[in-house]
Amino acid sequence: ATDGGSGGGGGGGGDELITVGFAQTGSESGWRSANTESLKTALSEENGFKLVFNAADNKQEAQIAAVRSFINQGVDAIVIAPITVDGWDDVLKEAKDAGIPVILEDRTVSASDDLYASWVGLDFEKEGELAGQWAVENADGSNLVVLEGTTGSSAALDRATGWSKALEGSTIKTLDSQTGDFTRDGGKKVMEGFLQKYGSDINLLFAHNDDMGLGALDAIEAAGLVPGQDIKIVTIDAVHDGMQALADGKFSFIVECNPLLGEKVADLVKKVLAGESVDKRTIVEDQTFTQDQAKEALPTRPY
Ligand code: GZL
Repeated sequence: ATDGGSGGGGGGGGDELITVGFAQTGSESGWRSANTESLKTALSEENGFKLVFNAADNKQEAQIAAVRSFINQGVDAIVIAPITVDGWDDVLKEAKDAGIPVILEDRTVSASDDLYASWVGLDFEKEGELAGQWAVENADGSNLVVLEGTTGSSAALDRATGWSKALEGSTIKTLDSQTGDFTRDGGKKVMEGFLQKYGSDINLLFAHNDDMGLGALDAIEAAGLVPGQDIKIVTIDAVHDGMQALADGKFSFIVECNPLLGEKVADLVKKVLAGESVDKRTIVEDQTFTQDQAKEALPTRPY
């Protein structure tokens, strides 16, 4: 529902549905699927929403175009999972000028925080630090290769910051670090390159998400090496297939990144449209898993 006049920002009143445009990053990983599912469930008609959904195929220009189309449609509110931190100032100003509030979920942006109403997500730097602390405690002195997430994304930038902070003073030697764009295929291809270059010298892999680690498994096994033994693997997300690899002893440690942000996003949309004051930032808690904890948790994991 829109008030017609300013092209949006109305809705929320009475039994009218609140029209929300959701610009999702893409469908690059198991985490992304779980996050999309969580938001679609929360922003459903039975909860009072009409959802206009767009997945931008992991390309920022497509994601910005989706936001522009939501502005032109005069939606009541816009939700964005911004693929990279930079490049958002103009379109966020356009939404503000159109009187349409923006809620960021998952990753965040470098634009000034007066250009969006609120952000809800995870502490990526802490996730990287927890992964690094495990590596120092359990694999110090290793030769490390890193599969980085999408270049310029807050998830990749902050996980790298936390990881390197944890490794300060350790004897872990970084042989190489490249982006696999958070996808299985990207992780497999980059790991193949690492193995061609460094072979069995590699004994530790840090993948910024489970999916790149799962892709790397194929390359490691194709090279005749045993994941979890010849090469210890630490990842972030804790999606089902990652937790299965951990329980099977192929991964060594996973730091969870909780994708179930839908209810918090829906609550923020309703509060912002009702003119209530909301926190600018909401951090959702994560946890960590060893191989034994993964075996324990798997049967009841929601995603
Ligand atoms: C993290 C999210 C990342 C996941 C990846 O919140 O942005 O993007 O870690 C996903 O699996 O592709």
